[in-house]
Amino acid sequence: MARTARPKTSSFVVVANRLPVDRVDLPEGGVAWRTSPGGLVTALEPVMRKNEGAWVGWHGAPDEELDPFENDGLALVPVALSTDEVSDYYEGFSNATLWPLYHDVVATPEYHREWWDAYVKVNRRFADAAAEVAAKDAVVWVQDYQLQLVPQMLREQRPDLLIGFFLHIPFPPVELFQQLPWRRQVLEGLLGADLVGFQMPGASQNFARLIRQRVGYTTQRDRITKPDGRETVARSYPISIDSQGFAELASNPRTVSRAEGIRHDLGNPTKILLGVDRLDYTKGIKQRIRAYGELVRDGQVDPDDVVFVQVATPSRERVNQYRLLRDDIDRLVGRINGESGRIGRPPITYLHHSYPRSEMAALYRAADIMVVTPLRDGMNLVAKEYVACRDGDNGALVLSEFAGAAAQLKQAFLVNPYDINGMKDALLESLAASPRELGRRMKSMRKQVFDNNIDRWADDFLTDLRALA
Ligand code: GDG
Repeated sequence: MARTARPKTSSFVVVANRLPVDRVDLPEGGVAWRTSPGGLVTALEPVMRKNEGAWVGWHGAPDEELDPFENDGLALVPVALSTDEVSDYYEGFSNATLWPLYHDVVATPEYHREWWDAYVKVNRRFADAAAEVAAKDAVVWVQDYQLQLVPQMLREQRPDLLIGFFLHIPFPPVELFQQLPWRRQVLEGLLGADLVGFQMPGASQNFARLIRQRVGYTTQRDRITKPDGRETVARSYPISIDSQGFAELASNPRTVSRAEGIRHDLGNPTKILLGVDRLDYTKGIKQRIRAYGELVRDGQVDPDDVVFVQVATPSRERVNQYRLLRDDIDRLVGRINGESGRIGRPPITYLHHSYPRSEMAALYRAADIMVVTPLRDGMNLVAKEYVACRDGDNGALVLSEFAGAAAQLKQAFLVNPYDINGMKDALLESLAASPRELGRRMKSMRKQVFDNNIDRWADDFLTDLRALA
């Protein structure tokens, strides 16, 4: 189906790889769209409604052109991707080049010229769609690593716009970024924005240093001056969650009773350890399971008392590194359960599914210790969601130093996920901690998460962006 309708213009436009909706095939035939309940949508919804905002993004199915449409009062502008583009721009350049490169090369990035070509072409399509839908002097907020060329492409067409960009993943150290054959083009792409936001202050410093070294522009603190006299400001805006929304969900009587059900189904252990991640090699799932497995094997932890639940949501299943990881984890879990389990009592309950948000809240509520051990992570929202759900000020968070969240949740049991012995010690320490100590730690983490919710994040970014007009 060819696109015919031109979208009506908006004074606030979000541009992201995906639209915030999933298609649902109705039993009686026909289709509907369901809003995917991510934090970003929750945060931007009020801003979108107030400004008659539009969201530009891919709708998730290849080889299909859709007209702009409205769903639940939000204007959605679909961008089409062909099967080859999904493979080269999305699975290839975004997820097998940039993703590992930006996460400290924890997997080896692949550099292919045809992937880059597809990245340029698709970024241009997103920029064109945004240029078409943005009203005069509109605010356009571009999201994440898949779209780093969009700010500059948009700026060339629409000098009137106020353009913001936010990177959800880490920005790599200068030494690693240099590997990228198209490093200069990516930096120039980002410089099209008036405000470039990162999760961590270190990332914005890396960016400014690269701009000096590779592009040759002068920088003064967080301001970069470009030859046309315009400035780009680079700052950190640590993202958060809809804290209140999670707290309400967690205290709902249905969630409370479901959490009790989960504990019962696990055989009423003394302690439940929980991991929740997209199945991704950056998340340190293998390392944490190995640490727990050794504690069980060496008799330091009794698997009848202390069980581990790992939810690994299916992710990027067509990318090779992700297939290999899935096999590795299957094997590791199988070995530990095979060696240390009894009938009906596996030490590790491993779930390779995705769940509704209410089930996630029940799991957070049931878990005595949340184990979040990424090798590198822009922020990690799971850590914050767990904290938001602990209304009794109980529970413990074991958290990697290499997650952006560690800079805010300082009262967690912090670990280096590469250090298996260190992780075992932290697990034992959290298992042995007194309720008083856990309460003290949790109280202060909860204050952090409730004082700095997702609304505040969006508001801080947009206020700074508007001040640059
Ligand atoms: C990127 C950056 C940064 C997971 N499984 C299910 C489910 N989830 C939800 C969690 C959480 C989200 O997905 C995952 O967010 P994370 O922050 O942990 O990680 P990434 O997906 O890698 O996100 C990251 C983030 O962007 C935001 O800027 O923090 O560093 O990598 O909200 O709850 N939700 C449901 N079912 C599942 O099975 N409903």
